Amino acid sequence: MWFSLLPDPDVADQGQVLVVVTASVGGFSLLVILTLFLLITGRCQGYIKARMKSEEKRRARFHSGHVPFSGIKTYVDPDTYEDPTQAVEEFAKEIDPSYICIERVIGAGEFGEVCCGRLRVPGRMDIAVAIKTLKGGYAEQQRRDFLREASIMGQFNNPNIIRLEGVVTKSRPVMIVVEYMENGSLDSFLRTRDGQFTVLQLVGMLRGIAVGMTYLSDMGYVHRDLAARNILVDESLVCKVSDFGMSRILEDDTEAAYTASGGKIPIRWTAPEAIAYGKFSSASDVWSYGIVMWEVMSYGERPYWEMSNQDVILSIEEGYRLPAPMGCPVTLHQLMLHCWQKESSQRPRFHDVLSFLDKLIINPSSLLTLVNDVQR
Ligand code: ACK
Repeated sequence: MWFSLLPDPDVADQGQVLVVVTASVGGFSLLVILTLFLLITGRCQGYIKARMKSEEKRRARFHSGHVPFSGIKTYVDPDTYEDPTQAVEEFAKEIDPSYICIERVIGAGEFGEVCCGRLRVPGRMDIAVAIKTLKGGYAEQQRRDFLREASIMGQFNNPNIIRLEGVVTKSRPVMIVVEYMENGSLDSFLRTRDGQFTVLQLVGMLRGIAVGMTYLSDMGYVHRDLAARNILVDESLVCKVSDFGMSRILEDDTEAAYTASGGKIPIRWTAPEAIAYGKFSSASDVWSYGIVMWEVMSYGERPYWEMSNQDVILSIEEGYRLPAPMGCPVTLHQLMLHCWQKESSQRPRFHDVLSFLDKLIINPSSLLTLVNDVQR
């Protein structure tokens, strides 16, 4: 015989309700926890991705020489203005031509004569200035290219960058007025004073150029034509970076040669990646800085002497580098070699170059070992 014992209906109902309630509360809680978890991890991933993207962008900009450090003004390319006249108005002061007193011609530029004279602004002290003029009969494009330099220079304010006083655009001749540098271009200055400076004086000049270049690279400006001929020297041997107009065009530079891609490049001063595929950056400016170091330590010797441009390109590709000039400290030649690393990311930044030079200046005994002594 089989007996089946039915549970007490009340107790059974209560048990079922309890199971249903527990299951629903548990399920709901699980759902809430799951939703929260998905939300948080999703957000985190989004946040992490966003951080990574912005960091990548920052790095990419830094390596390509754009918008590097916050708090430092960024260079604005005048070519991004629809109307380049607007860029000139924004970055350069218009000077009343009656304030300019031209004294004599000191040279010739691509666009016209370079003169020296005085700027006599009422209520201000007279200052010596160099005046670049645009010769008559110019085309509109030439006027724009000429004034492009002023729109670039007018954005800089650094003791080792040539200072723009202003422009004359509302009357003829069109002029760019900059501070006067008594000793002219660094290359010719050194050639006429062969062996006349101490190593410490030469390193002081190099330090000035490094200060100017650090400033430019911080602003995201790539020079592209850094060479001793484009550095000006004042009466106290302060060196200042100049020649900004040619950073894109390079028509004015007699050293610039046409490449296979049609661009004009000063081969001996230019990094291999910039020659090969136009990759100009602050790192390629560092390569050029190494060449300027060599020019300074050799008192204006021509880099790679009489080698042809093609031979220079091939030799560099094969690993050849300029040897230390006579009387050059080992430490300085090592810095040059560091600037000439094939891999651009392996080169020092201008900040590194500057702090290295500062250490040498603070501890001049580090300049006593010359390459010739080591070789001997
Ligand atoms: O080597 P230099 O005497 O220095 O000859 C060239 C010439 O003009 C043609 O560019 C000189 N030069 C250019 N800018 C200035 C300046 N701001 N102060 C003094 N000389 C300058 C340059």
